[in-house]
Order: sequence, then C-alpha cells, then structure tokens
Amino acid sequence: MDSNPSSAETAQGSIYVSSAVTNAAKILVVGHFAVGKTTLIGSLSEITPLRTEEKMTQASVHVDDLRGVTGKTTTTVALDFGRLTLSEDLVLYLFGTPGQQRFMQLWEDMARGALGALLLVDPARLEETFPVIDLVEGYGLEYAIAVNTFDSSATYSEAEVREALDLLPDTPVVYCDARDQRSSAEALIALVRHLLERAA
Ligand SMILES: Nc1nc2c(ncn2[C@@H]2O[C@H](COP(=O)(O)OP(=O)(O)OP(=O)(O)O)[C@@H](O)[C@H]2O)c(=O)[nH]1
Ligand SMILES: [Mg+2]
Repeated sequence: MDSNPSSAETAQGSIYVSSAVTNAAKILVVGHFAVGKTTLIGSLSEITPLRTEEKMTQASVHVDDLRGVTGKTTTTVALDFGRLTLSEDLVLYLFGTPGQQRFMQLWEDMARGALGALLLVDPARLEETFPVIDLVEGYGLEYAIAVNTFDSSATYSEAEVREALDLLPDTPVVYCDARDQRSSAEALIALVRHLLERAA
C-alpha cells in the first residue's frame, strides 16, 4: 500500500485502480491515419497516457495523406495506452492502434483479448475507413463508429454515414470531438452499451 497517497496522484487522476473495481475490459481505439486516435485517448485517460509518437519523415510524404490536417508532425509508431474507470466497478484499458498502413501487422497482437473497438471516422475521408472496418470485422471485434467532427470537415447525417459505410442497423454511430473529454467519453459509453447488449 502506498504510505503517501499524494505521490500516487498524477495531473489526470490516481495511478492506481480503485479497489472497488471488479471488471476490466480491453478496448481498441482504431481508425485511419490522423483521424484523432492519440488525441481521443489523451483526452479520456485518467493516467498520463503512454504514447509512441515519432516524427514523420520524408519517407511518409507520398504515402500519408495530410490533406485537411494541420500541425501534425508526428505519428503513432506502436500504440497508445490509457485507462478510464467508467463506473464504480468497471475499468477500461484503451489501446490505440497506429494509423499508418505499414504498421497494420501490429493489430494482430493488439486485437487479442479486446472486447470491442471504437472506430474513429473523419467525415471528410470516409473512404479511408473501409480498410479499417475490414480489419476490425476480420478480427471478429464488435465496434461503434465515432465520427470525429473536425472543425472544417464535411458534415453528414447519421443516415448518410450508415449508408456510405454500409453499416449494420445495430452498429452505433455517434459524433464526437476527440479533443473533448466529455464528448469522447460519450462515444466510448455508446460502444460499451453496445457490447453489453451483445453480451446479454
Ligand atoms: N480540429 C480538430 N483537430 C483534431 C481533432 N482530433 C484530432 N485533431 C488533430 O488532428 C491531428 C491528428 O490527431 P492524432 O490524434 O495524432 O491522430 P491519430 O489518429 O493518432 O494519428 P496516427 O497515429 O498518425 O494515425 C492532430 O493535429 C490533432 O490535434 C478534432 O476533433 N478537431
Ligand atoms: Mg496516433
């Protein structure tokens, strides 16, 4: 036991999981390159998130599409990790995947044991989400769609997003701002609700 609890506090919360927590679930945060995965885990995590950001090099220039993305100079090269205690007895461990195509093989290990995935979508680049949906479905993961509402991006209704991505009727679609803690939490809660309904 920590004899000095204040030393176990971070800027974002306690580093220890509450002793009341009896259930833990691994959740993946997935999506194409630069869709906001690292941002979302950063805004949600109650511990200082683990990040593996590296500077993007010239090698990425003709590979990664930075159209509409301003100020992005780094990319996730392995994973993001964060933690969120969602209710008194449930803690979620959040694993963010890398977005660059060449790191997709890492997904196999990351998907192991995951209960489901929050799939971030940039409405201005809907077509980039198709391979991500294929991967998630390939690993047999349940998922919810979180449309990250970038300021200047195209806006589509839920029905339009559903049709464009050819979603099943019960796949949740929510809108969020990955920079906003509350909004990101609501997206995650939609996924957890969906997972609970599926498990019932
Ligand atoms: N305007 C706006 N910008 C955002 C939002 N979410 C993320 N960003 C910005 O978009 C850029 C990409 O965000 P990241 O969180 O790095 O995206 P990522 O999906 O982790 O990227 P990779 O790991 O490289 O695939 C960053 O510059 C963010 O500040 C949002 O909701 N609105
Ligand atoms: Mg990232």
